[in-house]
Amino acid sequence: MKKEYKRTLITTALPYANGPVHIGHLAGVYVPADIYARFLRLNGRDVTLVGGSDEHGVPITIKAKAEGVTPQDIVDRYHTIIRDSMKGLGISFDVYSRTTSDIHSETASEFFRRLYEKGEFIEKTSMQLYDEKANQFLADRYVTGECPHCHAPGAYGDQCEKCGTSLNATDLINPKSAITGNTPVLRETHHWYLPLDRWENALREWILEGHKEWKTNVYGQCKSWLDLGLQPRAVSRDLDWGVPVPVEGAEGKVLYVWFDAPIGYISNTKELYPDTWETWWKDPETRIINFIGKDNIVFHCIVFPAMLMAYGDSYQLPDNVPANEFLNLEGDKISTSRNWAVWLHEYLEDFPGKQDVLRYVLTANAPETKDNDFTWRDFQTRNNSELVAILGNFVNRAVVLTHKYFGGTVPAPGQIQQPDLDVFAELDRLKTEIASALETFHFREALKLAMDMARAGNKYLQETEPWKLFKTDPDRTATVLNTALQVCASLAVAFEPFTPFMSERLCRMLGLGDLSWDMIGGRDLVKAGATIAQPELLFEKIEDDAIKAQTDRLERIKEENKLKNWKPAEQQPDVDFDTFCRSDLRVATVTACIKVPKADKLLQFTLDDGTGTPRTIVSGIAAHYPEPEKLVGRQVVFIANLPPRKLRGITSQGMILSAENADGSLTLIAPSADATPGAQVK
Ligand code: B3M
Ligand code: ZN
Repeated sequence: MKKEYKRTLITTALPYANGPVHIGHLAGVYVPADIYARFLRLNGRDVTLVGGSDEHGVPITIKAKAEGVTPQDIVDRYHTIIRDSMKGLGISFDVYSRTTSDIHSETASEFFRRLYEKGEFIEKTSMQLYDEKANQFLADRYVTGECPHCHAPGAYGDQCEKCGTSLNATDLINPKSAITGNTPVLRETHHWYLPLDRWENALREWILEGHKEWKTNVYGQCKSWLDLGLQPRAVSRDLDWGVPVPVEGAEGKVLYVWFDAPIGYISNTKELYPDTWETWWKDPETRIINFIGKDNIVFHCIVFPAMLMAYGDSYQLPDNVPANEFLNLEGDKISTSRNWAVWLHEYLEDFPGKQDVLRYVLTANAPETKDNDFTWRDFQTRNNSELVAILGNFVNRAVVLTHKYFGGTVPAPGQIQQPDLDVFAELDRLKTEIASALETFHFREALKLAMDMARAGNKYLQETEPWKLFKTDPDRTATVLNTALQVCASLAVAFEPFTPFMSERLCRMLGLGDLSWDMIGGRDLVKAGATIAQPELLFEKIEDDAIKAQTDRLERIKEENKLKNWKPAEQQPDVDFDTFCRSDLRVATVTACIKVPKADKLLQFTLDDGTGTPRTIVSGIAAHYPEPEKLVGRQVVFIANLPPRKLRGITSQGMILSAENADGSLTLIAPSADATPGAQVK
């Protein structure tokens, strides 16, 4: 940290209250923010961790419509789930509020009004698509149609997913409302815009000159936005859900969700500290850090700072915005709408008492510099071979041996020897390294180093072998176990930011009071003569069946999605009739069918095609027919006049036709009643 600030305000992106929180949110935002907050608190810093639900925006209104409930019902439901599950995971928010609170609409309105009165907005009239059936203007995302560039159907009003071009909804060919399916019409509307171009120089100076230390992904994104040149951005919408635009002539208009949401950080601080909130926002001695995901960078580094500069009144800009990349799940992008996620509230039910395991795995595998993948196998391995085998095992040995040889009383150390000095020196070294990793937002690295402390502890026990010593040298045993218990205490501190539940249990076991970062490496943290509690396992092995239940669930979801999203393949380009007629399709009866040895995918069919000479066809459909002999006697349709092909040394004379179903299974094409073998299909 460049200078010693008096206090740190840590904000976390406000999750949309249109679904629960999943591991992607956690790994990207909430776990790192919580680690950081806990670390600063251990260092005695004045810290506030702010969170809350983002309860406005079009998707919430659409979801409400689809379910036939009000938007308020939707946000009430998800706000509760999100708030409770974050608490369950130990995210130590000082405040977790919501953008439908009164204090928020007052704060956001006042913010808008001041900018309006200062002349910081421009007003513009434009033509926008309007759904006459739903009686509303359509957000770009809620219009689909043909892409004007690549002519793919189903492009969204803001972007064509086929060719990647970003679009305006009004450019779409044959646009349709995603809400009603109606063809929207153009209607005139007017909105307020924040002219970001006015702030371009100030932003350049502040970020590109002043914050070269930001993560390269964040700095790079800001630079490319700034290099493209900034444009005015609309800050209002035609919608009936949100904070009403607080000026005359704005009936039916609300603040754009991305205008009011970041102000939520301010309202939530106000709610927490009605009297002193201003020092957390306006005092240059406050350091503000925004934890967000990479898709929110522009709003936090460009738009919100421009809003704050426009407002003036000494609002402070963030000192850092350590945005993360994305976490994928088992190789696929996490998606709320496709239910492709591990939901926090479900995890907490499925793995009670294992909050730390998730926190640990998400940190060890955090998408800090690139997108990363969460897999249940990796989750199991990290639990079993790191948390259980390294950390849990070390603590358990130290505590069990203390009970075995000293009846649970912490033995007084005798003469200190080199291995004892070495292990303490290692703790001191790691303590500094972990701290500097955490201060620079390198959480994965910090966690790895913390685990190195436990590794050092195991190595120490391996070298000193207290279990062999006791008979011959009880004094030395006392020193070793005293040292090992001090290492345990250091672990309780070093791991508190990462795995606070474990740390709390360990503190109880060792009888430790309040923790502080300074304690790490201390030689007298656990007092000689004190009694320690009975050993309890800090982590337990996760068995295969628990993992299988999770991967099975994901498999089921994949199947469901396949069916839901299945569409007939796009039609092939025309072939002329004569060309088509040259394909010689015939019926045959299967007389034998076997797996081709050493070729997983291939079946060898022998067919009666009416010629009297058996015909051989090799087909790559073995996966669909685990018992190929059952196909004997069935009739199939095949193409007779394909040039023969050699597959695994077998000459294949044609191709058997099947239909590929939505779930990927195959149905063999056969005549609906017995046909003469060799009959031509016409
Ligand atoms: N709700 C977007 C998101 O969840 C938005 C963040 C607001 S932070 C002020 O990705
Ligand atoms: Zn396109």
